[in-house]
Amino acid sequence: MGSQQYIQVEKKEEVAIVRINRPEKLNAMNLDVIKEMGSIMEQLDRDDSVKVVIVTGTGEKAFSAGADIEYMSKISPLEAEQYALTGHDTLNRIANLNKPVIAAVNGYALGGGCELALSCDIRVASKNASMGQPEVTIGICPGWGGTQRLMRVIGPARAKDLIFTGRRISADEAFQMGLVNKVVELPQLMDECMNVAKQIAKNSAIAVRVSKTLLNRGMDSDINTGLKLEIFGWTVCFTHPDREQRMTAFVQKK
Ligand code: CO8
Repeated sequence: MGSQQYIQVEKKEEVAIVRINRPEKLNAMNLDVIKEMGSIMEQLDRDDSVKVVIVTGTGEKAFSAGADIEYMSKISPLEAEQYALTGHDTLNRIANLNKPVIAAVNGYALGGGCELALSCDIRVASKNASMGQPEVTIGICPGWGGTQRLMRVIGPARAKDLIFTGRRISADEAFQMGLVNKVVELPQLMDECMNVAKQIAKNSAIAVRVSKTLLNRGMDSDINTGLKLEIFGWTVCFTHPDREQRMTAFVQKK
């Protein structure tokens, strides 16, 4: 996947594991990290040998401690706009990737780190994870989708609590809020994510892809538009050989 300074990609069967590799700064995302992540995602989008992507951070402490505060302390409003736009490009790419993305939240997921996890489809956290949107404590609002995606995942009242207080929550509280799908001990985190990924990878890639698109588009549509899209998506599945093979195998009890 080309040489990357801050992101490592490992392929295991049909699963790609994408790791932010800047542990000495708790995997904080400077401009290079976010750009590299974007270009990796562009490649994974086109790679049909990959059915599911897992995003995580190197080390046992952090998924990502967010945007790079040292960098942000020095930049102008125009540079800040560019930083936010680059973050949006990368996170939108993840949210719209044509295959599911699982966040393996292995520690701190704060600010941009929490927003990165929110751009993924499924979040599994380790017991030591700590999540939150602390931006207001340093004089900014969330800028990589946090004001929009968090409320869509956990509802506006809980999102406002987290964003206005800036408090950090434990993995268990994140689970109770519906921010993460599951909590496991840290040594089991990657196995658990691989299990989920392999279960997805066994299914029809086109059916999973269509389902992801319908869920994403439906979230921001009225129900009639969403249901209409579902009819189109469902019909598209019937044009694919996968559907015929899988249904015939079922009928013939293979
Ligand atoms: N940016 C840059 N460096 C960081 C960051 C960060 N977000 N987080 C940690 N680091 C660095 C520390 O400076 C330290 O570096 P060094 O060893 O060179 O001094 C190293 O990582 C280790 O960190 P600590 O010593 O602080 O580790 P602790 O275990 O004591 O504390 C914490 C861990 C609690 C996670 C603490 O590091 C912390 O509070 N970090 C900041 C978390 C935060 O506020 N994140 C949100 C940032 S804002 C944001 O993400 C906005 C997103 C939208 C951007 C929109 C674009 C404009």
